[in-house]
Amino acid sequence: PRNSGTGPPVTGPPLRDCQIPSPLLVGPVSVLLSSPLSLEEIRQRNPLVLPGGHYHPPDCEPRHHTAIVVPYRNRQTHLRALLYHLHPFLQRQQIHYSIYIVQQWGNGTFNRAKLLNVGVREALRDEDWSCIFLHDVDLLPENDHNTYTCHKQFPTHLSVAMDKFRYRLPYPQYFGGVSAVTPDQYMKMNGFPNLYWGWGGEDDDIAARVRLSGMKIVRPPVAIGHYKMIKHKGDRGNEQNPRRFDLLKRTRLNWRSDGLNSLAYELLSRELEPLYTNLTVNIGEDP
Ligand code: UD2
Ligand code: MN
Repeated sequence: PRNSGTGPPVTGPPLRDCQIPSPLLVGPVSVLLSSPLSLEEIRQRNPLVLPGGHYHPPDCEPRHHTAIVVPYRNRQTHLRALLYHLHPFLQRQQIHYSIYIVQQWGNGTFNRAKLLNVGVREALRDEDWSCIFLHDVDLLPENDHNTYTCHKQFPTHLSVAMDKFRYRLPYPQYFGGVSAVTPDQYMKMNGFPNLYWGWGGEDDDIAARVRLSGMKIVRPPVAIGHYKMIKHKGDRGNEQNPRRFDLLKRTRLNWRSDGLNSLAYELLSRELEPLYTNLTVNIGEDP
């Protein structure tokens, strides 16, 4: 048994709801960082973050429950910069959250959208998240008024103004970088495609799914959705996908049969690291 059976159960007084907007917000923040700190130093700066990268505001009841899912392979310095900035950012927003790093195992061609599918499914095994963020490892939010919460009805695209695109949306249907869905929205669009191996196209496929499943994309104001992308070269194993244009022509035919309902993978490990939950996954190879 968990309790000895003597004495009253130990519970504190009920917490009051967290205020909206959070009184801790500061607005624009500088994310410049020449050399990111070590994981140990980041952990020391975030003493309230629990193993697995889990956080619950200590003195109010949060209204939002957000899982951050990051597709990942071999980007150590980017990961440290992301954790360094994102943990304090989310804590200022008084959100209940966890960070999931979904690591593709092996040297096969990278598949961002399939890793995102895995992350959503595994995160929802842990908790009833009300919102799931799909987050590139190299993007740092520059304004904490850009809240990491979901719109009730429609998928959200957050990274609307990036330094890499001179702080403008590159094209109206653009959905890359950082986006968010509720579990309902995710199911309605049958998740994300599993068939995009290598760089490109998968974000446009996801945007098309939003539309094809009868939804639309919502966005924060450009002044708030500011991000810096850490400069990088293309990764080995994530070369441009030459099939992406052909695949995109078939989204309308494929989206109901390829996605959440056809997802197959092997979870190799699940570790509660001090600042994040690490999922290592065998997603197979480009056939
Ligand atoms: C753009 C989009 C991105 C995605 C990609 C095409 C922006 C800001 N982002 O990013 O969302 O649509 O084009 O696939 O426009 N990754 C690794 N290891 C690798 C390769 C990729 O961790 O070896 C992850 C990582 O989280 C990275 C993301 O995949 O941020 C996207 O890859 P990228 O950063 O190389 O592509 P990029 O910057 O052109
Ligand atoms: Mn990038």
